[in-house]
Amino acid sequence: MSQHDSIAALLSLLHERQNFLVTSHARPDGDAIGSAVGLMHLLDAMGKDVQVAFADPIPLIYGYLPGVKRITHNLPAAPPDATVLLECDSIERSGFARIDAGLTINIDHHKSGRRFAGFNWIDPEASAVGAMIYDLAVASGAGISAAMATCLYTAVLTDTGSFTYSTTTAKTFALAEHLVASGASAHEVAQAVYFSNPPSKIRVLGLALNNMVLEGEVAHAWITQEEMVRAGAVPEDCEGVVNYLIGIAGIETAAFLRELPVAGGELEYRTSLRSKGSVDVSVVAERFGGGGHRNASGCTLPGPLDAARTQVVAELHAAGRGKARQPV
Ligand SMILES: [Mn+2]
Repeated sequence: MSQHDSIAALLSLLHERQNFLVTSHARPDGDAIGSAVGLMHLLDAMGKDVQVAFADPIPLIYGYLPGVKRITHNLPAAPPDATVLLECDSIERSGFARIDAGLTINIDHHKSGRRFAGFNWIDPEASAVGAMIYDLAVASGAGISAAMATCLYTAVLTDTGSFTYSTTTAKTFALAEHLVASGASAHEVAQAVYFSNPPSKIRVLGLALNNMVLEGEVAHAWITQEEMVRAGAVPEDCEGVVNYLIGIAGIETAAFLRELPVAGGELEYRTSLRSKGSVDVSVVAERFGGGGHRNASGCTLPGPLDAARTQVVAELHAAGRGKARQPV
């Protein structure tokens, strides 16, 4: 089905139903939250009843998004007519073990996306799911409200690494232009997302970068639980540390490992991967049971720390050796 046909089919599914649940993945990021709340505004405008539910807390930096306070952390009492899952490859990815979902609608832009739902719209070319919701909103004829524009702009800004990933095209800037013209403030969104960090986040950054190792074209760093406690940090404070590693000249891929406990006193390492683009790190993430995009992916490795570091660095080197030569 072409993208155009997918949008038309999805719009008729939406028109035929009244009650919607919208959710996205656990540990939500800017695209998960911006696209979910953006879709909520669209469904509102279409005269639908909509509840947005996330299993995990919403990071404080997204507290400014119009309508974000309507997000609940529990599921509706009665099953909806349809449940929209944004960038999930299964219902479990939402962090809710089971959803009394009605029709399931899967909207995703991950290359590793799976067609698990009753209706699936997967566009690996899309810069963000927020960009897909934008296309849906335009096609619906409902128009782009300022609230919707702010949500979708946040989704696209964060999921393109501030318009720097290879998914950033002329189309991305055209939609950004339309969103700003529709009332999104690029300045206010940037203030909230990039200039409102708690001090603990900057302390974590210092401790993590102190653990940095550079080896050929691969950079990696980690943070232990003990260091997290010392920084007074919460897990969301680790967002973005990996971007400093990939920012180093001559580095093509980077990994950041965050230690966390699992049952039985074992440790595991939640790992963020980044690439400048010549290497596809989603392949490395998939090897360890994770997934994502060419430039940004994630996975979880078992401990101990040295084993996790060795494995992920070796896979990044291997992926780098296999990379397609880019024309100079
Ligand atoms: Mn995304």
